Amino acid sequence: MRIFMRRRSKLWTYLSATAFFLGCYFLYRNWYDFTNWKTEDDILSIRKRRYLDYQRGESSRSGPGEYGVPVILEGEEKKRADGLMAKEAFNIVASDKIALDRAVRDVRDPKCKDIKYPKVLPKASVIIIFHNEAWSPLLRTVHSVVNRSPPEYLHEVILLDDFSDRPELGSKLNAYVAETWPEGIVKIVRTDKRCGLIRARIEGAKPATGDVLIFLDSHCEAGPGWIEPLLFRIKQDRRNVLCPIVDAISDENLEFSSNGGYNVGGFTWSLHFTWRDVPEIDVKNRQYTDPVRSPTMAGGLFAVDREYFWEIGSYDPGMDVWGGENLEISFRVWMCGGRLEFIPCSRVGHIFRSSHPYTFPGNKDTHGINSMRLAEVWMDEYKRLFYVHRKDLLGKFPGDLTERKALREKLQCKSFKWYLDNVYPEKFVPDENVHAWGMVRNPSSNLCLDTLQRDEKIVFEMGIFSCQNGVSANQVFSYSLDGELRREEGCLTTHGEDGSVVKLEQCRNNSLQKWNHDKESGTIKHIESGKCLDRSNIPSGKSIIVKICKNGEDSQKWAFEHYLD
Ligand code: LR7
Ligand code: MN
Repeated sequence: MRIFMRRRSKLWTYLSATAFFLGCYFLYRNWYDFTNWKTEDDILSIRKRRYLDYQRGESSRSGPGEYGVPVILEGEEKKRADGLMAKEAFNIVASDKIALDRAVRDVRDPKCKDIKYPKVLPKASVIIIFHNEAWSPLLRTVHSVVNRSPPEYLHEVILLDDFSDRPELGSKLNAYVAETWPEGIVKIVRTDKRCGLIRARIEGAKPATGDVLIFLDSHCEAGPGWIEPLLFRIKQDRRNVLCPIVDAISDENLEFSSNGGYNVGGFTWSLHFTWRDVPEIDVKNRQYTDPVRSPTMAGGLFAVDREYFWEIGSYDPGMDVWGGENLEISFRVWMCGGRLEFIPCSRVGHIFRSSHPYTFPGNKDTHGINSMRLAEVWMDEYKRLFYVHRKDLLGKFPGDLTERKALREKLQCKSFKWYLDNVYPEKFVPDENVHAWGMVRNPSSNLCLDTLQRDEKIVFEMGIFSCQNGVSANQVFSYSLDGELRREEGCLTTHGEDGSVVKLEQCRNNSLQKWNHDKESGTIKHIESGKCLDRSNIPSGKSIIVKICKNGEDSQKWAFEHYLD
């Protein structure tokens, strides 16, 4: 018995010693490999081994948040997370619990996995810009890029620090990067003053030497196989500018969801980016895996040929901090001979945050001024529609635009009308090809149809308010050739019960949204129900209704500000 015990403990000693030496060996191997390389090829083969090691281990991981599952906090931890939400604008406690190199689910369509790409593809410089990003999402972005990009296609990762002052982003970050990627594939570049994200991207692109630039926000996770389809599409034509499908990473629990819908980008006349359905015409005759053209990009995640990026004017360096550059580069790419596409087989997650976890120096409305710059340079006479929303900016000085205008001249770019007609023909232009537009006034009360600033993305009741004589964008409506009473995307909708309120719903070209306005009598009649838009005795600030039509009743008379026919 004793002998047996002794044998067993001996065996244990042997086993643990072996495990210890093996552990030391693997740690040493990584360090040794990278500090004793000889040639580029050696480095590449070592990087390949590391890449394969990660792939092999990817299916047998465990820990919070692995494979993109949500991290649900309770008790003290939840309290701490809630407390930090205002500052960080996402759940930093949950994020910190998740491995920096967690695996995510492969959310691509199965057909994507069958595509074979050529062995030789252009190489990418991935540029991740950040200002005071939290540690774990920043490094998770870098790990995801290195671990999910075949080494032969990843030329470098440039971490561009836009003058952060979080202490851990200084020497601690330097040390982490040097230790984790000793071969130097990840490089840190720092600005010496706060540049804002637009100039930061330019600064990040300057030192890059890969064939292709891929920009990412600093809170992303690249999905399996994300890089090949982007590079392949640029290899096919260097004028293709490409966006991955963006999967949402929850700001509440860091779940990597697969709801990166099959959408493309649009814009509002107030110059905000919007998601929209892929238009019918582009859905027909196509495979799921085909690239889909898009009028605009969201801004943060895209791939572009490096030389082409500089050729078409990189970014407008006169733009500050945040906003506008995404539509500017979108319009510019299309108008100056390029093409913008979403690539369904390339998926990248992004933490969508409801506020900005950083300051806007000088409290400036940078989105407004940046958008004004883009409207003045790229939108020709259509800039008027931006100013409908931004009357406050009329006459303001957007900074010097000479160089950007010269760029447009030099590149011989097409007009904004060409862009609307050819790239985004579905875009509703509120004052063109309509019967009438502007304020819709009830003369006897001097009240006007008004959105009352309610959120137009959700169905809401349409209101009335005292007429603002053309200064309020909330009172701009169009009477379309299809008989809709509409805003940019929303149409006045009713089932037509007597006395029921009228709602603003997404335009769907259906009969509940068709109206007939008679300029002479002033009535606006709901065609399906035969009821008339009626202000009755409804006070300013309340919702408008439809009622049985009474010929000549003052409360049913309406006049548009402008008639085109
Ligand atoms: O002064 C700054 N300096 C920076 O380096 C301010 C920000 N930044 C960094 C920041 O750390 C981050 O990595 O710039 C990046 C983008 O800033 P976010 O994440 O606050 O922007 P966002 O995701 O809210 O906004 C979207 O629109 C912006 C308009 O200017 C940019 O184009 C963002 O890149 C863009 N993000 C995306 O497109 C992600 C995809 C989802 C969508 C929609
Ligand atoms: Mn972002």
